[in-house]
Amino acid sequence: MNDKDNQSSAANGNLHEDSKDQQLEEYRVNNDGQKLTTNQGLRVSEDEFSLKAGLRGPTLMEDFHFREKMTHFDHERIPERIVHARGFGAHGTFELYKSLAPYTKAKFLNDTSLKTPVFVRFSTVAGSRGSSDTVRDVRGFSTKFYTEEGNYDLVGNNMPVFFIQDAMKFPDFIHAVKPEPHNEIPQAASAHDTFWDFVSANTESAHMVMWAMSDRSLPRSFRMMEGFGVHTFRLVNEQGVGTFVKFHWKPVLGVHSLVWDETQKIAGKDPDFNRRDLWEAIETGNYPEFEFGVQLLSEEDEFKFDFDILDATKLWPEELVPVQIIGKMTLNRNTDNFFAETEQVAFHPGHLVPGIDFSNDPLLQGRLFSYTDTQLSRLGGPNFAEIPINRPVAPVNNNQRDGMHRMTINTGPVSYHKNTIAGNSPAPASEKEGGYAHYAEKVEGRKVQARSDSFKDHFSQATLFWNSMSDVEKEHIVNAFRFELGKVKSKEIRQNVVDVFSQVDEVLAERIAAGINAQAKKGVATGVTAKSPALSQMNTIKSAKTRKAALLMADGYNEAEVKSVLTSMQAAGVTPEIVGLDLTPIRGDKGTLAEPVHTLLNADSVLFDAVYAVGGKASADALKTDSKTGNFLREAFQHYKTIAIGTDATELLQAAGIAPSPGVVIHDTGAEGDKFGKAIIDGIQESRHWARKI
Ligand code: HDD
Repeated sequence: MNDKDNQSSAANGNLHEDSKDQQLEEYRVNNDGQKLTTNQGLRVSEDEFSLKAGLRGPTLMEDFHFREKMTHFDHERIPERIVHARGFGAHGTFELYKSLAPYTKAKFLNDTSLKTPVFVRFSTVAGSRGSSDTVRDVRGFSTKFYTEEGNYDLVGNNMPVFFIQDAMKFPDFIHAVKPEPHNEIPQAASAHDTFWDFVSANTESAHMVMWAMSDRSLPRSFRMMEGFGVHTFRLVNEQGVGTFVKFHWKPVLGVHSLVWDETQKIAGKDPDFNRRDLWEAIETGNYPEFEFGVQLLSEEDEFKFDFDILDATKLWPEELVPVQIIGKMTLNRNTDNFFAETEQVAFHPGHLVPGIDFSNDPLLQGRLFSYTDTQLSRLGGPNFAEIPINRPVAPVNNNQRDGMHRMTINTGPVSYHKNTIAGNSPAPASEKEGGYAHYAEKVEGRKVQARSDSFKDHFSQATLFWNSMSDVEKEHIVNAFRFELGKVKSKEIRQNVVDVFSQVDEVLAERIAAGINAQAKKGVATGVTAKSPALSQMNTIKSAKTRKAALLMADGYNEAEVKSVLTSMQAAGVTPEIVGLDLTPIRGDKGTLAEPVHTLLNADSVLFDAVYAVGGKASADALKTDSKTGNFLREAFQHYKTIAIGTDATELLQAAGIAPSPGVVIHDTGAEGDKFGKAIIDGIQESRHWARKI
C-alpha cells in the first residue's frame, strides 16, 4: 500500500481490524518457486562455490555475489534493547465494550463499533536477547494501537508500580540490576550484590521489590498475567476537561504463576517456554484475551489519598478506586518474521492520540526523552517510524525529509512551513480537525532539583502488599528474598536490605533474616494493617482452559478410560500431549494406536500443568521400568500439580514415593468413569494444590 491509499482509507474513517495487516501485506516477500537473484535482481547461477583462480586457487575479489552475500550477513545484527531485550510479539484486535466519551475524545475509546488493530510485545527486563524466559523478573507488556488518529502506545509492565520515582535514577537502577560490568555475571538475574546494594540505598524501591520477589515475577504464561500502564495519565474530553487515569489489562484466564524450582528447571529444559506458549496458543486458536480496565480519578480528588498520584511507586488500591472494564484485546495472529516485527517494533509512552495526555510523574516525564533516543542507535537513524511494523495506518504528512534509510519519495519542492507554493500545506489541523492540543494545565514553581515531600513514604504500600498476600504467597516471598540475598556476597549489603525491609514488616524481616544470618530491626515497621484483596493471586479467575496435561502412556493402556478422560479434557479445553517411552505408536488394550509427541527423555513434568499416568496394568508396568517415570511424577508432585493415576497404575505412585494427597486423583479409589475425568479437570482448574505437604 502506498501512502496515498493509506491516507485515503484511514482518512475516510475506514479503519478496521485488518487495516494494519493489509498495510503489512505490501511488504511481505515470499521467495517460494523463484530463481535466486542478487539484491540487484540479477539471476545467480552458482551459490555454493566462490569464484576462484583455478580449482584449488585463491578466491577472486570480483565475485560480486560472494561479496554481497557475505557483507549482508556481516551486518545482520542490530543492538539489542538496553532493557527488555528478550521479547515476543503478536498481532491482535482491540474492541471497546463501553464508550469512554465522557472522559476522553480518543476515538478508539469512544466508538464501540470500532475494531482497532494492535501489536503487543511481552518481554523480560534484565536478560539479553538469548536469555531464558522463566527467570525471576518483571515482564514488559507493550501495546501499539494502530488508531485512525495515529499510533497510541501503552508501554507497561506486569506490575503496577516501579522501582524508582524519578527517571534521573533509571540508568543507575538498570546498571545495578544488569550483569555486573567487570565480568558480565549473572545473566538475567537480580540475585547479585549490585542490585541489592541499589535496593538498600534507594528505599523508594521497597514496594516494587516486594512485587519482584512475589509470584508475579514468575508468570505461567504471558496469557496469564496482568498489565499496567503504571503511571497516572490524563484523559481529556471534548470539552477539554481532564480526568486522571490508570490503565489495566486483566487476563481472561486469570493471573497464574510457576513455582521457583520449576522456573529454574524450565530455563534449561525449554528456555523459550513463555514464547512457545504464546505462539502455540495463537496457532491453535486459543487466542489470548485481556480485558482493558481504567481507574478514573477526577482532578478535584488529586490530593485525597495519603500518597501522591504522581509517584510511580504507588498504586491506587482497587478497593478505593475500582477498575472499570471497558474493552478487550484479543491476540489472534503470530508474526511472519521475528526480526521485522518483534525486534524492529519501537514503542514510546509519548505516542499519544487526542484525548490522552501525560501527568507530571517525573518518571514518565523522563521516559518521554529516552524512548526515541534509544531507537536512533537501535534502529539506525530517525526514519524508524517508516519501518512497516511501526507505520501508523493514519496518514503521515510533514516536512521531515531525508536521513538514513529514508523510504518515502516525497515529491515537489516544498519541505517547509509556512509556504505559499503548496498553499501552506501540509497545514496544522485545528482541534476540531483532530489536531493534538496539549492539556492546558497551569504550572507554577521554582526550578528545583528535589523530591516532593509527598513522595517520601517508601514503605506503607509495601506493607499493604505484604498484608494482602496469602500464607503461601508470603512463604514464596520470604524464600525469594532468602534465595536472592543468599547469592549476595557482601554481609553488609545483606544486613542493609534486612534493615530496609524491617521498615515494611517485622515478621517479614525476621523470616528473611533467619535464612541469611542477619538481624531484623524491631519497632521500625510502618504498622499499616490495611489489605487489598485484589493484590493476591489467590483471588484470581481459575480455569482449566488451555492448560497442558502430559499423558504417560505405554503399550496396553486402558482405552476405555483414556477415551473418557480425553472427552472430559476436550470439553474443558485442556490440551493433552502423549509422552511415551519412545516415539513408537502405542498400542491400547483393544489394539488402537496412539501417537506419542514426546518421550520421557525429551519431556519433563515442568513443561506441563498436570500429569496423567494412564490406566492399564501392562502400560504401568512398562512405564515403571524407566526411572524417569518416577522423576516425572515426583517433580509434578513437588510443584503442587494435579497428578492423575489410572486403573491398575497406583504402583507408579508408590514407586515414586508419593502418598495420597490433595490434587492426586486415583481412579482405583472410587473415582469411576466420568467422575475420574471430572476430578482431573477440577484439579487442573485449581492450578496448584498448596495444601499438599512437600
Ligand atoms: Fe522502559 C523499554 C516499560 C521506565 C527507558 N520499557 C521498555 C519496554 C517496556 C518498558 C515494556 C520494552 C518495549 C518493547 O517491547 O520494545 N519502562 C517501562 C515501564 C516503566 C519504564 C513500565 C516505568 C513505569 N524506561 C523507564 C524509564 C526509562 C526507560 C524511567 C528511562 C528514562 N525503556 C526505556 C528504554 C527502552 C525501554 C531504554 C529500551 C528499548 C526501548 O526503550 O525501546 O528507552
